[in-house]
Amino acid sequence: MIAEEISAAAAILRGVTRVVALTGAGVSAESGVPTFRGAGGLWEGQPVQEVATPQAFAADPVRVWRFYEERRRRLTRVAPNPAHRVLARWQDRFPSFTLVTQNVDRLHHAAGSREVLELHGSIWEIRCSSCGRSREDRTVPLPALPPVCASCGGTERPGVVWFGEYLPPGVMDAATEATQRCEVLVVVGTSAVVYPAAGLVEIAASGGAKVIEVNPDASAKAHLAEVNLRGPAGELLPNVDALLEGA
Ligand code: BJW
Ligand code: ZN
Repeated sequence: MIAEEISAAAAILRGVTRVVALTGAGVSAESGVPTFRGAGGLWEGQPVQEVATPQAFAADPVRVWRFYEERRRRLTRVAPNPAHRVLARWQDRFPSFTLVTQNVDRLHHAAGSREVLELHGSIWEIRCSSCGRSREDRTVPLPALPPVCASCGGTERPGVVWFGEYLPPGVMDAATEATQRCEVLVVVGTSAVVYPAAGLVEIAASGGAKVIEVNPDASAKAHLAEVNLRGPAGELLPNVDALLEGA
């Protein structure tokens, strides 16, 4: 019975001091952003694993840029949903609250989250693959593909993390540290198959933190959760928040 799970989640969160939330593509699904591994997780018939790689970019930067250009275009038309908004409110509800996201869409920022640990970078950052210069650019469409670095003439790339690449320096360290110290980890809308992000769930559980999962389907780490809230985050997180509010 979902009402019991919602109460159980609220009971775990009530009165705790250190909370971490780990989010994935599912938190943005109700905003209309497609997830990676669900229906619509293919692009021109290709799994994302074949487009989101340095090898794919080296082979055909324009093709990979078209994939990101299309996603940037769609993102100009979407807005944060109630799940993003609850997580933004939680930064002021708990004495220590760390928001860790695998998403590159910046919808958490749009909802008012002030500090977001972006494990996989941002689709709104553009980085030179030669000199490393990075800039925020929300122009859609970009005037030319691929964009070219104004400093060195190198080919620019989306400021995201592809398979086989290291996460932005310091970001994973900060996420790991917060997760080691937290009392509760709330895992929202991720299949939890991509590392090192998925490893945060193991770190939390092995450190004695309670894990709450919010996902219509079981993730690869659902067995580590004390409470599994099976349903859409945009409906269930506001329900949990309402119980905390009434506490
Ligand atoms: C809802 C919902 C609703 C729907 N409400 N929920 C073993 C250990 C460690 C590493 C590895 C390992 N084996 C392999 C690796 C390497 C690799 C990896 O993990 N591969 C796995 C596939 C096995 N990892 C890496 O390469 C990482 N780097 C790294 O490890 O560096 C060290 C290294 C360096 C050099 C050599 C080797 C290692 C980098 C990973 C980068 C991932 N990049 C992407 C693309 C980002 C850019 C872009 O956006 O284009 O990140 S891939 C893609 O997957 C994206 C996502 O952030 C990431 C995770 O996906 P997510 O968010 O979980 O989405 P989905 O679609 O999978 O799931 C959505 C969920 O939502 C589902 O569960 C739905 O049910 C749910 N849902 N509606 C709530 N309304
Ligand atoms: Zn450059």
